[in-house]
Amino acid sequence: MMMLDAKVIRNDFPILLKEVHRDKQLVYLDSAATSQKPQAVIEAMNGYYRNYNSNVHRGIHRLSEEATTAYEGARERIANFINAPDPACVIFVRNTTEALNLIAYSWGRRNIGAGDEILLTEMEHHSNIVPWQLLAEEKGAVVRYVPFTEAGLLDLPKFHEYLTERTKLVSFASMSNVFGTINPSKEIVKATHDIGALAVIDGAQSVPHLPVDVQDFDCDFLAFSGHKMCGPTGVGVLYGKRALLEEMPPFLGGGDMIRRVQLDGSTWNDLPWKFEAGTPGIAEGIGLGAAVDYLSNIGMGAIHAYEQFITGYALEALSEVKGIRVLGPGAAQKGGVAAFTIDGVHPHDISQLLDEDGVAIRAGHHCAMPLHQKLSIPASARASFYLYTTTEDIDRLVTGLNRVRKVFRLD
Ligand code: C6P
Repeated sequence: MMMLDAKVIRNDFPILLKEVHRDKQLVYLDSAATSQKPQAVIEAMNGYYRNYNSNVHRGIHRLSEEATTAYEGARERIANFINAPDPACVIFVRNTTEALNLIAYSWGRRNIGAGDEILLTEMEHHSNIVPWQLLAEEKGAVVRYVPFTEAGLLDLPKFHEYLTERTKLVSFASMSNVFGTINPSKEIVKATHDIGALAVIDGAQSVPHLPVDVQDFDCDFLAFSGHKMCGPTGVGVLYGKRALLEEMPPFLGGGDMIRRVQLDGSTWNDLPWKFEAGTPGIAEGIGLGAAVDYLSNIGMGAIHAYEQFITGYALEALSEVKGIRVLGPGAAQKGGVAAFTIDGVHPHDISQLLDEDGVAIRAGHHCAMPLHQKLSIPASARASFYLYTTTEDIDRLVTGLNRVRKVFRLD
């Protein structure tokens, strides 16, 4: 496979040509927070507003038909992208957070009871912790956490040990947003099914970066966000197995999710619309369809291979910075994320000084406080990469970090 050329890809992203702080060429290393958007996505959304802006599923007029066709067409292409057996299993939501909350409310409130166990991991993002804590509190259930090892890998022997006949649901990120660890999704799902529990995958970081096939993983649910995969904010996806979705009660009530409403009760629309109350993000759904086309044309295999290269390059380059500690495993087990600390400098100061050089990274707990607590650090700095990240971007990061050391008189 020919390696993709990030320098050519960059031309598809207008914002990457931008200068910040007057004359500093932007180096965007915060794609795990949100990715940049290619021209094709911006145009697809503009095209909707300029040419056929209209509500979906409602009007019997030309524009509404065009909008409905584009919106439902996007759903079909997103279903293909994750190899869902049926577009009806692809539910548009706002983001990963909403998808996980939907499962906790709709499936969880019907199926979780006192003493049941929900198994998560210590490397989860808050949006894959808090909805389950709320559910457990309400139902008297117990949330347990699989620990991670010193290398930032999931402790798999412990995972198998924690699976018991009380476990009803396992929910885990297939890629960590801090360590970058790529977890063995297939093995986790299989072990979960072997004890009769359901498996939920938080794909917020994996779907944008790796080939994800829900039928191969055999997961019961998969949640992901459009904005981290070249698509717009405000749209994400919940994939679920059809039989489960059919059984689940609606999450939100309102227009579009009903078949018939009477004053003494209502009945529900078919999937996927049963879970899509109210006017959806139409431009956003169409934009996500364009993002999926864009990524598919390049190929998720090629994107993953390139990110392994650039992550390897980054880890090597960062190791030259004195006093740095990169969190998580080595490049072979990692997606395009390098979270780190530098002895004697707060991550916020690192981020601020890098920003003066035009280099955008994220600093803080990255919505993964338990992970940082376990490492006994309040925060970390994080550079994250995507298909448009070049070796020059990494070199600018390293130059910036060496300047940080000088400013703090660490040398
Ligand atoms: N992580 C980051 O900078 P939303 O905000 O709903 O689109 O995605 C939530 C989410 C869930 N799981 C994982 C593994 C994630 O990384 C995220 C989002 C961003 O790391 C923003 S906090």
